[in-house]
Amino acid sequence: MKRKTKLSPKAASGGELHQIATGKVPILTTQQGTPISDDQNSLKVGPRGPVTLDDFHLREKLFHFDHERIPERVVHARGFGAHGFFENYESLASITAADLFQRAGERTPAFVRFSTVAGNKGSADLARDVRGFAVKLYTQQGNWDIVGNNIPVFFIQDAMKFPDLVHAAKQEPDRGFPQAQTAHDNFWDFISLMPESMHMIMWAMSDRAIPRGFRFMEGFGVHTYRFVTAEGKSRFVKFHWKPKLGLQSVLWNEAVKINGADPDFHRRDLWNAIQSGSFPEWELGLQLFDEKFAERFEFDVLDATKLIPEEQIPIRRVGRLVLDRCVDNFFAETEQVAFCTNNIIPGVDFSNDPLLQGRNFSYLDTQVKRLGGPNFAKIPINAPKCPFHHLQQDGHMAMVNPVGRVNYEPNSVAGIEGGPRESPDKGFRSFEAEESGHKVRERSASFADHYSQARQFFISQTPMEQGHIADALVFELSKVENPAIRSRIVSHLLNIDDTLAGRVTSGLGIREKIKAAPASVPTRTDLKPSKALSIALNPPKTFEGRKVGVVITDGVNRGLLDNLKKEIAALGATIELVAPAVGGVVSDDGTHIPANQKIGGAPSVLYDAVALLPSEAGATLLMKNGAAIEFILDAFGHCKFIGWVSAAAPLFEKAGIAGDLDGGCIELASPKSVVQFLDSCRNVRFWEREQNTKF
Ligand code: HDE
Repeated sequence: MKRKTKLSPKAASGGELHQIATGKVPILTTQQGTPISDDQNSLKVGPRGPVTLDDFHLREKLFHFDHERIPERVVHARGFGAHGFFENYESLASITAADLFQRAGERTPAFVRFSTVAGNKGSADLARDVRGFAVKLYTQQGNWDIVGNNIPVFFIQDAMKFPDLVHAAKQEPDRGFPQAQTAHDNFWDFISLMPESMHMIMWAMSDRAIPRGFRFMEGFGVHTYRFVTAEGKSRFVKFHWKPKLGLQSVLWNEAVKINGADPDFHRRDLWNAIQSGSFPEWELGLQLFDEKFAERFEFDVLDATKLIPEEQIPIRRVGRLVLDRCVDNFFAETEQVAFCTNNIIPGVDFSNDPLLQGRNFSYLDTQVKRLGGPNFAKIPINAPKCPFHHLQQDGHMAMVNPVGRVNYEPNSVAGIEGGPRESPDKGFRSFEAEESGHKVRERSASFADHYSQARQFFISQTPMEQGHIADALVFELSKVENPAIRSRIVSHLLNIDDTLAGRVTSGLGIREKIKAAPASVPTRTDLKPSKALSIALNPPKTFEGRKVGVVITDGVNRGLLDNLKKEIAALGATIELVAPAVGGVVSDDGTHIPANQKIGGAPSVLYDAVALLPSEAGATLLMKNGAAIEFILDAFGHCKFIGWVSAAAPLFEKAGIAGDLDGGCIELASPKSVVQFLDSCRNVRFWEREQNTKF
């Protein structure tokens, strides 16, 4: 067959399209740089004949494609990352020698990856799950990774149990399901036999596990670490990330629906926020304490199933983390980023938390497996941004090798030719903690109280939040087939709170009398509620960063819509117009208004608040549109603020809620009422409605 060198950009002989490099468009090449003439057809003996073996372009293209995937992370497989910086508020030289904290106003480049834990890479964002909150700080003295979660405690106390926890949480091994769900027998069977997990279970069943987005959740380093000064003095420290937009979660019924409507809800939210210049921000908070506090604190600071209430050790805010740049390439950055808890810098050190020490051992292994060899630190996203010099060499994908003759140390070659040398002054030095003891496989008795902080968390929640915890437990345990497992969980709940245990017992329809599980240490009832543990008690200060879905039809009141748009923009919130067709509508003054979404393609679960601005004729048409009615019914059921115009009244009628409209449903009759509507939206939800609208 004749070589097609001058093909038209349209169709060639087989009808296939060819796009030709002209002007400044670069010429397509192989990996070796050989220019390609035809990227549509393999090399054949005649147009209908066999493919020839010398088609190196086809061979290279398929070979590369066949190797495009690397093993997904065994946990935290589904994640989303972004670049940014950490800005230090003031010098912390008196508490740590860590270089990034020495100078006020200094910015350190950062990369953050958020994730779910149990689901595979393609699972939906709104699974009920813990969220990973992993921060890589490219400091001038090396990369420091704070690999944390959005929950300040963990399920287990010793790294020995991590493989069991993860096996139990992920898909069951024989059937390969359920995906991204802890609502199954294996998980709850394991948990029911691990009383140490009860505190974490309270968090995981709370609204913290279904956040509105990454921008609306806290992050925690979880373990106790050490800060060490240049003089070698040390204090313990716990790390907190506090979101500027405040805390917000969705309802479980919403989460289930969001997963269908937009499985990428969280990553899309972060991407859109950054791309629109509304940069997500967190403050870094420190809880600093000394050995004396550690000794008198009710629990062991080395136990990762415990937290220190903010009322006992207040949080000192020392800087801010801003995410201001999306990745250029998801695979190169988000997928290949390798977090390791053992990446630390001078001025920071580990504590003896056995979970943390297990992690320090584990993360390197996982990177070698995922990234294919010992040179993963040379991949740009993982490489330090400060100078680095070492004598490690070769291995798979060796990209940056030492130059010169000397690749060993000590050597007798003078000056820089001799290569890098140690620095007793500037190099990392571990805190000189005094350690002694017998070598034993034993858990400290100071780890034995499994219920007191679970109870403290529960009593720190508002009644609405307590209800959500009870509902979540009932939902999850209702998916458990073995009744003995359900009962065993209730036996633990009896050690936490009787009313909670009672609600779960009746929600599950358990008839037998269940006795409280034997507890190694009786539950303390003297721990006071901590306001910081509740989401509802820490509402956002503004409506900034939220999204309003506005339903419009032909004949929409243009003046009202423009006013609404202006006020929403003034709050730093965003608006999406939802219309019968994405092409848009013609407003009452005859202008064409394009829509962002089609009704049915954008259910109200995707929005923080909604407004209904149909014309009378438009409302008549929407009455026959099931998706429009569902939009309203869900917004109402999920306790959202609803702004509406009188023409929308028949739609409430059709949805069967006309008689139930409450203070959260605000008629947009005047510019003043638009302001009033948006002012109410700041409360995020009209929770009073919930008791009448339970799903
Ligand atoms: Fe992890 N964890 N983990 N973990 N973890 C991983 O490393 C592990 C633990 C956390 O966005 C893996 O690169 C062990 C606690 C986050 O890339 C793996 C133990 C906390 C991420 C691993 C723990 C975390 C990981 C899988 C018990 C909260 C995602 C892929 C000793 C403080 C990082 C990878 C990212 C990832 C092991 C416990 C948080 C297998 C052995 C506690 C946020 O190495």
